[in-house]
Amino acid sequence: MTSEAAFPANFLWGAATSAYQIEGQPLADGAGPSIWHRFAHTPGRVANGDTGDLACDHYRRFEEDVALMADLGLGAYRFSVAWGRVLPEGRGSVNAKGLDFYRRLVDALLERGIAPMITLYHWDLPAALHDRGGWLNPDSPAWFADYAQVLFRALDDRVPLWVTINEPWVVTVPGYLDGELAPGHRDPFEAPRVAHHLLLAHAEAVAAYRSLGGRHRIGLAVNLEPQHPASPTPENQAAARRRDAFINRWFLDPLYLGRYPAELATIFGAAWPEFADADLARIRSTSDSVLGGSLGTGCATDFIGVNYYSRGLVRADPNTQPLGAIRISPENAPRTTMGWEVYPPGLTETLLWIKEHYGNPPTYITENGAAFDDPPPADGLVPDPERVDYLRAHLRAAHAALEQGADLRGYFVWSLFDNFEWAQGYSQRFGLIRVDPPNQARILKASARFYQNVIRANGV
Ligand code: GBH
Repeated sequence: MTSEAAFPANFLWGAATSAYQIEGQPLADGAGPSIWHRFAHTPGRVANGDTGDLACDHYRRFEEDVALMADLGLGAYRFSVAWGRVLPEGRGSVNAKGLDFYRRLVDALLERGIAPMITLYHWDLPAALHDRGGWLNPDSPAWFADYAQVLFRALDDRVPLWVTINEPWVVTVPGYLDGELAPGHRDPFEAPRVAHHLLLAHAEAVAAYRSLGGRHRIGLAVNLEPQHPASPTPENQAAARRRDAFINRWFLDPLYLGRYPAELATIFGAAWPEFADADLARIRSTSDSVLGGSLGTGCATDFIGVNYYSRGLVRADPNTQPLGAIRISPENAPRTTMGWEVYPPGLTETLLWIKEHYGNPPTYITENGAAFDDPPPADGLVPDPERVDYLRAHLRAAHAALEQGADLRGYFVWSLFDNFEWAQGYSQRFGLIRVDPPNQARILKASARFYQNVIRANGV
């Protein structure tokens, strides 16, 4: 089968999910509650009062779900581990039943020839750790590394790809600055410290992986979105540059360049602390091998995971503090039900920007996808032509970056299932497969068939 955009022979085709969004049964078998369990059970925090109590019931249906993945032809499956299933208190003794769930999931995937990519932290911090200060506690990087070691020891012989933290920016900004996601804090003095501890947590987990003799690859997943001025006024251009530092460079500059973007100190003013040089050296050391091993530390971040959804069209706005900038929704542009513009060229731009700015590290698109108002199934299939168009256009955009030399190794659709979309609950559908909690029937969408063909053809 010929195709317009052929991908490299060993390109990895996957789909992604996260624990709290699909598993359900968050307290089963001795698991400790997470900040998301608490947040979702706090009235007014999540649309329609939705919670992850049942979600896609994946905790009980994982075997059926792995069979669906195999039918789609997935080469890889990205999922996250719920920290509190493995360590109910966040630290201390391991809950064997919780760990065993992930062991059985990994084995089921391997039996079907599907490579597991495990994300260690996708936002569901154990509540017990939050009660000790959570990511504000300077001990939090060590807590995370200890938890990571439990997983490395149990599963590294079978897991080729590890992601430490999913989207530290989202943990930091919606979690601690805007208060829209758990734990729902709104404090400009907290956010920079949380971000710093997340970077150190990544660094400590990578270092632990190396010292345990980790045999595979470990990376960090970041949400990236090119920031374009809404009009070419100097104010809007400056606002777009601030927003670029704030969203795109906050985590990657320290990791690859050893310093925070200077803009952040200006944006946060008195709330921006002085960070120790030793911390920044520690964070940077984890990008060592990518930079050619010149630092000689031997604890390298092997790849960057890019979560791409849209771009930011930016207008200066002095009323929006501390950034002084807002994202506007362009009129007449196609948008998803999240309100995000459909902007495929931004994916090419993002991948080439990583190549230019950070030395072309190995990269995976760890999330890309879209929410739409899908119609009900017709003849057993959900017709979702907008999602098919979205995926096709973004795959071509990814291919364009490959042709221009980006070191792109794989692509994961967000998401395998319609699932618990955080503060929006079940009102937003991102899946290749329809699920309507509480009804647990899995119904394929046309986009699932489309993706199956992409995988079969190794191109689009
Ligand atoms: C991902 O995050 C998550 O990893 C995943 O769990 C989630 O289900 C999925 O996306 C869909 O939401 O202009 O200030 O509004 C989303 C990352 C970061 C994308 C913020 C949109 C908008 C920034 N998001 N971004 S703003």
